[in-house]
Amino acid sequence: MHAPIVTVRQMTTFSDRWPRPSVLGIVNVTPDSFSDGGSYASAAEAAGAARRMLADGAVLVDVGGESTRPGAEPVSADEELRRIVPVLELLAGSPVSIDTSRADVAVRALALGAVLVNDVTALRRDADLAGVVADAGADLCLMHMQGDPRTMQAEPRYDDVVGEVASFLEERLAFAVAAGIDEERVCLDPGIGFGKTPDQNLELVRRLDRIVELGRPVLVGLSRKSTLARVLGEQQAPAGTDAASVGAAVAAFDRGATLFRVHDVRPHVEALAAAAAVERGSVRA
Ligand code: HH2
Repeated sequence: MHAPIVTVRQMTTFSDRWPRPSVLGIVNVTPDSFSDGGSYASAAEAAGAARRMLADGAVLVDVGGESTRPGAEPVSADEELRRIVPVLELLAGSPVSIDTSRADVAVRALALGAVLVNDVTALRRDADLAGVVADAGADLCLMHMQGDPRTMQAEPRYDDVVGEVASFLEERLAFAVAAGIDEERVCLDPGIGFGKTPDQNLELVRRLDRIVELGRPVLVGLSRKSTLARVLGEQQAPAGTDAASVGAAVAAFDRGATLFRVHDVRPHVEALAAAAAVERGSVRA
């Protein structure tokens, strides 16, 4: 009998693959994303930006072809594929995560080398996605969202935002595991800005320990979110600044976050390296 062939990647743990802190660079190939929509005129430009993010210290680039900004309308799977496939082809061999909630899109992205599926619907939109992730042995991010992008900011309501988000993520983690996904491959995300008021977003970061307690690495997406503009007294601005994003990321790190989904990679990498060194009390990891 032959010993099973186990790749090095399969043998490592989530924290070996993505140690705390790890930065994911955002590559939105969408005309309508809230802060960088329409940034890239071509797939080559998007892939070039992704490569610069990796050179700047990102461990992954998160490629997405459907905006989830408040008010965004869904696009068809064909359109999502048309946007992301040329970029993934150009990024072959680079560490990529795919920001999708569709099984067909994930199948194609995984075949093109993506290693993590980032599903903002936490496996609720497409009944086939859990099986795709399980069969591929891919890493998975499960994110909390109240409502859907079209309506989520209309009137977010919670009795206890932190408790409800934690219970939701616990339930979705159990669902993923029951569907055959290795728990060791999953990270959890409170979903900053997805059906939450600015104060609810800040409370979720303040009490991130409640999500960390669930026992899986926590990803946060605070970068340029409008809550950061509100903090600076900007009532109408759709996006926060990069400096405010870095400050919020460090605050989330201090409360136990592992992964940081960001637009401006280098300042986050440097600030989080400093925060981690302070936490250790030592220059070397
Ligand atoms: N935020 C956005 C999109 N995907 N995924 C995770 N896991 N966490 C997040 O907070 C998150 C996410 C929204 O930001 P962005 O991609 O910049 O904009 P858009 O959805 O408009 O493309």
